[in-house]
Amino acid sequence: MARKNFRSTAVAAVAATALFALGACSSGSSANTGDGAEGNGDDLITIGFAQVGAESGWRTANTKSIQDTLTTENGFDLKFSDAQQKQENQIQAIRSYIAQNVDVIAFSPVVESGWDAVLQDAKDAGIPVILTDRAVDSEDDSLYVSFIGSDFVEEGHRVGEWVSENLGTESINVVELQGTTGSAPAIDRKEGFEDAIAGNSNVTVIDSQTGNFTRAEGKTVMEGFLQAHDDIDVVFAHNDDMGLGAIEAIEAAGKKPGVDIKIVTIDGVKDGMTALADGKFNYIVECNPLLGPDLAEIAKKVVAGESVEKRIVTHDDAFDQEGAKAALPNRQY
Ligand code: GYE
Repeated sequence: MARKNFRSTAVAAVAATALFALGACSSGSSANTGDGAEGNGDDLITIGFAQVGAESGWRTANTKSIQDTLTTENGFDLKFSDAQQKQENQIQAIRSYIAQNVDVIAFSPVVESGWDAVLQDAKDAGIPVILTDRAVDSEDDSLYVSFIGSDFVEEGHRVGEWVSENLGTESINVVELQGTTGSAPAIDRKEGFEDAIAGNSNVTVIDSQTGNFTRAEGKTVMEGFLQAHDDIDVVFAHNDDMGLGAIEAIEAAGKKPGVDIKIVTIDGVKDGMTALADGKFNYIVECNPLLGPDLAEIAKKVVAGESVEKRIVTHDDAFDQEGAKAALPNRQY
């Protein structure tokens, strides 16, 4: 698959194409009018950002980072839209940014497939596209100039390794709360986790369903798991919010989260780190949502016609219960 090959090339510096540079300069709100008038709006880079939604604490922190960074003081005129986790809404938002002839389009694709047509339209209009957070599975990687975000396979792998080494010393049953079906983080975190536990026959995934990255759906799916299985040892939730929903379901069933049923998750948002410090979660692999500064830098370079890195992988930490207690006071999100 193109995306996987592309990913294995890690950080490759490539030049932004002349086409994109040209498109940026000829667009409606030109980045540099040369009239020397600072701060009158003409100098601003107009950027359309099509966000996934507001499904999780991670997303809230990500949106805040983008809105706090792409400000007029920092040289941007940000047009922001929330797709409520629907691909058709995101496509509509991107089409409207193309019609407005913005300088740059950025978005976090809710699912991996189905973007080629709208990305081709943006390319034909000479508007560069920057992917943030999630990948697309397009074969043609000239449809976007850069992709900024975490390595989700690696995140799932790190969780699986921790489970295998710390809990898989005896026979354990795992249930999995998957993220949004068809999204890059759900596909990749599942793959990484499965790969990491593959060599340990003590670890068995007995059930796996989507909770769509939300607390409410995580809770509902966990209630179903608890009704269907009386031998669950570990919950692997693809994000903190679904893990937090699982806590509610486990407590309602009269069991102790973190003790009777262990919970491992990905994200590391404040509520997740608090649950970890309180002993209700057992391990979190962080996923850094603060993508605003990298996005601002790449957007400025692209508009200036400079070369940009095709793939920027953000750094993620990992925390056990003691680590969470130490890190919590200084957490930014
Ligand atoms: O882990 C989850 C959010 O795409 C990395 O989306 C993001 C994921 C994040 O809903 O909480």
